[in-house]
Amino acid sequence: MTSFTNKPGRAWQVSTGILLVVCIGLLIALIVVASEDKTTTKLVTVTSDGQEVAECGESNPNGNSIDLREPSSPGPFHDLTEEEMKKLRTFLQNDPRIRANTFEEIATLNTKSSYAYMVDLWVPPKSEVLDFLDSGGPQPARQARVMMFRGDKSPPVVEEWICGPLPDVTNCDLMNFTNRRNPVEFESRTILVVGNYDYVIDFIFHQNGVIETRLMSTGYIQGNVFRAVERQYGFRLEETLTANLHHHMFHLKVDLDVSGTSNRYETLNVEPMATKICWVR
Ligand SMILES: [Cu+2]
Repeated sequence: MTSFTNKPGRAWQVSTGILLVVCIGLLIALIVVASEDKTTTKLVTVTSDGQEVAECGESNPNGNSIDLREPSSPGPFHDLTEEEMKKLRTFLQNDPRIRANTFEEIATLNTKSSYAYMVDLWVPPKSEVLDFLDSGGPQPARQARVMMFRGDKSPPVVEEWICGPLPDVTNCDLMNFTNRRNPVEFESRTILVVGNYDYVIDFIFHQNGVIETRLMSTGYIQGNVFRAVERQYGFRLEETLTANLHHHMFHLKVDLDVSGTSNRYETLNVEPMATKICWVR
């Protein structure tokens, strides 16, 4: 009776022992694989002061790696390098015509700041690139386009500059466009999504002091399923689609304090008016 009850107990002990050995083996294998990955795929950049900095994306579970190191002499189409961006930023900060905010000032920026909104590569003329790539000509100078939000100017404007040569920038010029002015008025845009419409609202600050409000309704027309009775209330667009008549009315409140804070207001009442529209038959 005693030996009968002991047999299953021994079987469990043997099974547990085997499983334990397998688990330890898997753990050792995992440690070996993980340590091998780190040693074979690590990418490191040595900075100018001799420090080793690990590259972003230095390794992944496949053992592959993405080399994010930048060339010392980038080609005509290579994005701005870190060195180019840093030197350009220093130039923009020190140029008395631009006075861009410093990196340390970012936390305290406001609408009166000279803010570097965008910096990007300015691609050289195609003829110069072809001469360089196909005919052994000189490499075109690398230049950057800089868009500045000049809240420090009165009135505020947006300027576009072209700066070069990279990386050791010596000059920035206001870009010269044939089809529009530069600089242009500072414009503030917001987009409201209501139902199936996207309402684009622009507040444009003209250089003569005028504040213009512009509102555009974009997106898809508000439609519904066509039935004969809908003819009274809209227009049939497709076999099963009708667009019903409706209005888009916008109300903007401006509270300007000119010579004091007292207010006055005017109301407009909207009423329906019957009229004949020539293009409706
Ligand atoms: Cu509508």
